[in-house]
Amino acid sequence: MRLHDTLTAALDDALLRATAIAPFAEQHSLNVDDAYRIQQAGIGRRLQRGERVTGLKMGFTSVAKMQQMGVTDQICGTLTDAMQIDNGASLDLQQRIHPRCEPELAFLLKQDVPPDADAATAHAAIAAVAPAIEIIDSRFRQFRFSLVDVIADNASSSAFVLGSWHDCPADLTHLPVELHIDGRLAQSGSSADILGDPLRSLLAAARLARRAGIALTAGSIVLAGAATPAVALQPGQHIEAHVAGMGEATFYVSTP
Ligand code: OOG
Ligand code: MG
Repeated sequence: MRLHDTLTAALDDALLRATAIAPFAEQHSLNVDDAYRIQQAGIGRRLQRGERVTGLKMGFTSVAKMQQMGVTDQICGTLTDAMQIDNGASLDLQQRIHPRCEPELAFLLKQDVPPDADAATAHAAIAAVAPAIEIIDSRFRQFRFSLVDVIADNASSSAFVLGSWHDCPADLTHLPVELHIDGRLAQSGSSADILGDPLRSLLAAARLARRAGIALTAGSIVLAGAATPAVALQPGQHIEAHVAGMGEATFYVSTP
């Protein structure tokens, strides 16, 4: 228990000071359940600082991300209200270590999604879907970590931006997704790159949520995972993620 507290504190410190630390899972032979306990203890600290849980994010739901980071299992992290940036607003670089952005799809739930939900139940629970950008910022040096490290680090969560909400189409599988940086195409993919169908990511989220000790309740936001590799942010950039038929999520990166 002591060890979990020490590691939770080290990660929280790295977050607050925007200073990277060395990965620790291997030295301490931690397993996935230990990692989710550390993640939730870190979230507990954020709640004590006045933040509120607003949803969940999925990680490694695309081959592009698995290859980029060398991790092949899906993971989840917890979203809080403090992580959300208004669409079109600016991201403060001072509070980050080495942030990257990635284009995603977000779900808003109108019903709880139980861990054993089938596709029809999960689809019926979706109130709306939106284009999204996730800003990830590993607390580990050089963005290098094992599966267990990244779970403990709340799946590298740092911030996210949502575009406008749309009714969920019956079929979510073939929506082109693009990331534009300063008006130029930087990455392109498809909603099908997210586990073949982003709805599968929601089903996986429901299962993982139980393991993580989070409930996927009505009102929650779920980030389905990146459709493309993540791209490192530079001061002053203007970032846009387009999802066909749904418009875009955008933000500016602050200048020092
Ligand atoms: C972990 C987070 C992965 C995604 O969308 O696949 C993720 C990382 O890449 O550092 O958010
Ligand atoms: Mg992501």
